[in-house]
Amino acid sequence: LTQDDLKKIAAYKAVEFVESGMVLGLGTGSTAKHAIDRIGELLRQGKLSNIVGIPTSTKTHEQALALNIPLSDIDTHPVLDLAIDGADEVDPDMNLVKGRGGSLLREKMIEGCCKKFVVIVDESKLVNYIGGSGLAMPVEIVPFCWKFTAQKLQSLFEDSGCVAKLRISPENGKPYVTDNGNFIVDLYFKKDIGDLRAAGDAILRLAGVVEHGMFIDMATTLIVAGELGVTVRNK
Ligand code: DER
Repeated sequence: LTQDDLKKIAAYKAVEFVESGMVLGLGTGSTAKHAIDRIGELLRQGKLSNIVGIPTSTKTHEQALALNIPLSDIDTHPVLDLAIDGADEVDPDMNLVKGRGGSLLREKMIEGCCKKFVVIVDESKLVNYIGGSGLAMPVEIVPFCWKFTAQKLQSLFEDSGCVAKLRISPENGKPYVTDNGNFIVDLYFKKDIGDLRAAGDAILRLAGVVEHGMFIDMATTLIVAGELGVTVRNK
């Protein structure tokens, strides 16, 4: 089984939680893409009806449009029944790192107002502690004086050997710009940052910060697809 096979297995499992009439948060990334494709297929087959999708990125908005999934937003639906999304890291307490696809702000806004937030991952995303993959923990910041904010972020986590890097768009070598017109600073940790809430609060106290990619105590259900099969775990 390839990693993408595992992502698809986890995604299809999550769509089993979708019922007709639901207002759904539609995630962003290669795993969530499979779930959205599946929802579109079930709508086309008439096995699902009266679904309203709330996309977490312009990319997901376009995918859902192409699948004729009726779309809305959280101005219209401030409470959602269910959100399905991927993650970059999942720790043993089901805390997440998200945002390597750049959509963390809208994901956090939308997934923060769902009755149920189902996270779908292949087993490679499981870590012992947040930051443990050695990959980025993204922070969305305003473009104004981004160097100042990046430096402040880096010094917040000096004792965790943190390095802050401005995310550059591979297409044009310029700073990556989010759907909201902001920049992203990726934080790389060499050690466990310990208390996630304290770390998240410290990050949000910096005036130039918009939001960070730690989704603490937000997931209600975790679906992991691995070589040995797929598991479903509730918080
Ligand atoms: O950017 C995001 O938050 C994505 O959901 C990411 O966390 C998961 O993307 P993937 O399913 O492509 O690994």
